[in-house]
Amino acid sequence: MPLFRSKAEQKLVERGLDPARLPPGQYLTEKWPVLHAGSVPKTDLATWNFEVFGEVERPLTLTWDELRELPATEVTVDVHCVTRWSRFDARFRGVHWRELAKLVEPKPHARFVVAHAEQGFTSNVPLEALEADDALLAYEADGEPLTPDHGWPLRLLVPSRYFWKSAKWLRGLELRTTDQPGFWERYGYHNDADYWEEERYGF
Ligand SMILES: Nc1nc2c(c(=O)[nH]1)N[C@H]1C(S)=C(S)[C@@H](COP(=O)(O)O)O[C@H]1N2
Ligand SMILES: [Mo]
Repeated sequence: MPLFRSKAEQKLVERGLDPARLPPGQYLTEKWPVLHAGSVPKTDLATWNFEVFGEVERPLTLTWDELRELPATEVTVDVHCVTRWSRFDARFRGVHWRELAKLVEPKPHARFVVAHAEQGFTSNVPLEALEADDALLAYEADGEPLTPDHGWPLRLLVPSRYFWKSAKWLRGLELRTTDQPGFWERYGYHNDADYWEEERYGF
């Protein structure tokens, strides 16, 4: 009789999935839960824009059409939420940071990023988390435009951290020399949010 560390692990093995993909304290869900503070913002693509500013040589403002003209990338990632659900093989399409970096040229001492979203929501990550191959400014999920609930028209995707770092309704990226805690981080969520280390709460 096989022994499993947990029900969650048993479920994975029964589906032929590698239980090592599931970080500690997480369970697998097939659904995609919706989670955020506040309400879903209304967006008009005709007036929407996206800004990259702070520690860059050439600050940039893009319209929706200009953003869509940048080369697109697709990634398939596992997503892990601090409320303990994990979603495997989520497919996203969008623009990688490297395309924006070519345009704005980060200054050498730029080391941190604050993502700015609608309604003043922010999240913070080290610049290297955005430089990772699987990070993205995403406008499609699983082959469809993002739904309003999930951040349409644009969201950040930083799959190396708990999902709260992945700001929905993204409107800009601020490059900084120093770190600055974002919305959930100021509420007591962990600054680094590494799910392998279960960095859920506290600094
Ligand atoms: N703008 C904004 N983005 C946000 C949040 C938020 O409150 N506002 N919450 C975060 C949290 S806590 C989670 S778990 C994920 C949830 O994304 P989903 O609703 O697409 O699953 O969005 C993140 N991005
Ligand atoms: Mo969350």
